[in-house]
Amino acid sequence: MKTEITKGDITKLEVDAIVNAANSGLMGGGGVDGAIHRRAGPGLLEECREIRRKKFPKGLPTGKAVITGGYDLPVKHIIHTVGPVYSRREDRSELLKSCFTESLALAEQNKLRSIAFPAISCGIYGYPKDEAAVIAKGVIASFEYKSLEKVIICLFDEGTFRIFNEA
Ligand code: AR6
Repeated sequence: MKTEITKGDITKLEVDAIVNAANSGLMGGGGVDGAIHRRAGPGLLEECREIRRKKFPKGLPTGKAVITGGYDLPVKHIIHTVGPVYSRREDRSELLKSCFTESLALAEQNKLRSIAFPAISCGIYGYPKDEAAVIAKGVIASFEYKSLEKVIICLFDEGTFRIFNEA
C-alpha cells in the first residue's frame, strides 16, 4: 500500500472513494462537506436521507462511517464519517482514530483500491492539526490492507499541508 500527501481540492480527485468530514445529520454543511454535496449533486442528499431514515434516525454517531455512491463526482463512492469536535477537557483522539479505521474498513469491504481523506475535524471542529496528523498517519500506517493499494491524505491549504508533512 502506498501513501501520498497531496494539496488541493478533494472533490477533484479520481480515486475509488473520497472521505467526507460530515456531521451526524448527514445533510451537508460547510467546509469539505459543503463542497462534496455541491459537486456530487442532489442524488447524494437523497441517499443520505435514506440512510438516516433506515439506519440512523438519530444521526450517525461520532467516529462511525457510512458509504454512498459518488453521483456527479469522479469517484465510485463517498465515505461519510463524523469527526469529534475538539475538546481541551476531554481526550477524543480515539474517536478521530475510529473515523480513519472505520472508513478504511468500509473501503476494504467494498474492495476499493484507492481512497482519499481530508483533514477530518481540522476545520470547523477545531482539532489541532499536528495532533490530528499524528493520529491519521498512525492509523493509516498500522491498518491491515487487502484490496487498498493507495491512500491519499488531501489537504486544502498550505498550512495544513505543511503540518501533515512534518508530523
Ligand atoms: N478539499 C479538501 N479539504 C477541504 C476542502 C476540499 N474541497 N474544503 C475544506 N477542506 P471541515 P470538520 C479542509 O470544517 O472540522 C462541516 O460543516 C479544511 O480546510 O470541512 O471535520 C460539516 O458539515 C479542513 O482542513 O470539517 C460538519 O458540521 C478540513 O477540510 C463540520 O463542518 C476539515 O474541515 C465538520 O468539521
